[in-house]
Amino acid sequence: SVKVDPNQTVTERPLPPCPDSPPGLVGRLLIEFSSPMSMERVQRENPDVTEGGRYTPSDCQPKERVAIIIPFRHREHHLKYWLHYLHPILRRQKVEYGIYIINQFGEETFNRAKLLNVGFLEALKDAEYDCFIFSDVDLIPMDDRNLYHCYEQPRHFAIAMDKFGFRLPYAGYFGGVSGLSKLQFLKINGFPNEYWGWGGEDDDIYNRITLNGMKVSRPDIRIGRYRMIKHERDKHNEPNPQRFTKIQNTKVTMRKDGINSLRYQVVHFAKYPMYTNITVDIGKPP
Ligand code: BGN
Repeated sequence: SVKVDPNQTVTERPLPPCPDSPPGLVGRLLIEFSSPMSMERVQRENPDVTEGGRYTPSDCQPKERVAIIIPFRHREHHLKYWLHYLHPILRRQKVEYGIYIINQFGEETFNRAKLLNVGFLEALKDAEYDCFIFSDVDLIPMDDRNLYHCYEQPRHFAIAMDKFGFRLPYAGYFGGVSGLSKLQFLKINGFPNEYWGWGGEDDDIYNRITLNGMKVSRPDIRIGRYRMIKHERDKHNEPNPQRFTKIQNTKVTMRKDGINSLRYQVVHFAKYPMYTNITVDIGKPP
């Protein structure tokens, strides 16, 4: 904030730290996907979001900078709803953030966890992030008290999804939306690059966390509620038959498979008004 002194010199007054419980939160939200959504509307309703989908609160100093990483392919329709709901929520939460869509190039088998690793590195090239929130594009929080920042322990946000009857499907579930600080992420060597197709990669990440002496933290079950946008099963993302054996071997594989072994090529990098879009060639299963 800028203050003009009586003697006409301009001094910068430091902003107060952002509060732990932001006063503008509203709690439970009505989330629906029936009315059509357009990117023009999202832009119009979020004028204070800057190029690349960046936002900084104007009235307080956030403790951390949060990169939100979304693995993506052919889900433009979902992305509009995600941006429509999330930008206002994150603003009320007084988060300093940037939105990174990591779009898998080509039509080879989808690899969610590898895209998330790419997102971690690419976001860090863009700005000095301390915290990384990894979110599927079809998951919308139903309560803005589910705060999108990092915690003492790796965080699992999407604990009560509508498709699982608003319950955690199993104790070690870590799918949907999760968050790790830069240090927590590096401690587990990032995420596995070798899970091609649907399933198991989130369980491998959970194993990495516990094998490295950390413990998953979660919000209250009444607050960690999510709506999933209904969709048909994606093409080129069939259930991975190797997932059952792979998750038995995390202890051995995590040292050599992760952020230290990540190889990819950026095909296209673009900053749009509401998000940063990075198309990457991550190769194909062996
Ligand atoms: C689990 C999947 C997760 C998925 C959840 C919820 C596996 C590994 C072999 C048991 N794990 O069963 O990846 O997020 O279901 O759908 O398939």
